[in-house]
Amino acid sequence: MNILSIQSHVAVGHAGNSSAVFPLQRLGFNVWPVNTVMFSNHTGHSGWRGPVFTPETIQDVLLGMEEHGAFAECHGFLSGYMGDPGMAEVILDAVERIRAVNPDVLYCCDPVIGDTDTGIYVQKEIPDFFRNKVIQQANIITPNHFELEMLTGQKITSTDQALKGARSLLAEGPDIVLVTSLLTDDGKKDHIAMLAVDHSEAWLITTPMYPINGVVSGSGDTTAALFMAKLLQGCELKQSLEHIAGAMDGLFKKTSLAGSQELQLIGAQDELVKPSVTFSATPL
Ligand code: PXL
Repeated sequence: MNILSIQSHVAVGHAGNSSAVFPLQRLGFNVWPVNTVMFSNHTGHSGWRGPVFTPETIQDVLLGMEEHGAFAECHGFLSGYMGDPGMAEVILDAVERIRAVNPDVLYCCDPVIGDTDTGIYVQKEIPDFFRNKVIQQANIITPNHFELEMLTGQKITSTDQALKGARSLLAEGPDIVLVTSLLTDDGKKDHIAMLAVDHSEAWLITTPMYPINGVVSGSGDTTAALFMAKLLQGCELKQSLEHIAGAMDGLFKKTSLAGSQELQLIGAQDELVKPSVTFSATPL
């Protein structure tokens, strides 16, 4: 199966496509990466350099793919960190054109806006694009806790509020909402949760938190990629959630042990495919 993944690229370390492509390949997918930026390293470090590609550049690459018949063979479409706000229009246009030749394509939108510890790390127009235009077109959206608050305009401090928030986004059009990095007042101490909701089910899963040295970026990008991959492989919602909980637990454990600000994707690659710890989701 082929997945078109439009996200940032970093040369050193992991974020965006540099967090998503290898896990998807390791799970057996052909990946077509289109990079929205080319930075030296992720923005959780004290500095970075490199270009943000213009929407026209990305549009041109996509046109070339379309002209070569790739869109008809695109089974999954994953979008993440956009860089330029005009990228949202290009992505929506691509979704429409892929759907025209392949109505079954699964569009997973990771609405990358920011995180609780860093605040917003994209340009200020981007949250409104996601809220008003993009999530309505997606089959799956994968906000983290902070992004769920930004998209719903609500502060979220309990599991019940997170569930209500996720359901309000479902009502906008997606089939599935995955909330990552959820920290609530009623949550288990020293644990972090994920919530997966579709139109008939809701599942919660918690995993331990590990000490991390500074800001590690890109874990949401890996999570979204793996979640989409499991769904494309035909796994149920619960099974897909349990897989990513185990995989990310293995990845965080290695990253914590390494004392690194970079996800240890290569060192933990077997965990991405066959997690060594199994976590069970509970129904809500
Ligand atoms: O994980 C989101 C992300 C994506 N791409 C780049 C980033 C970040 C977060 O810091 O810096 C380049």
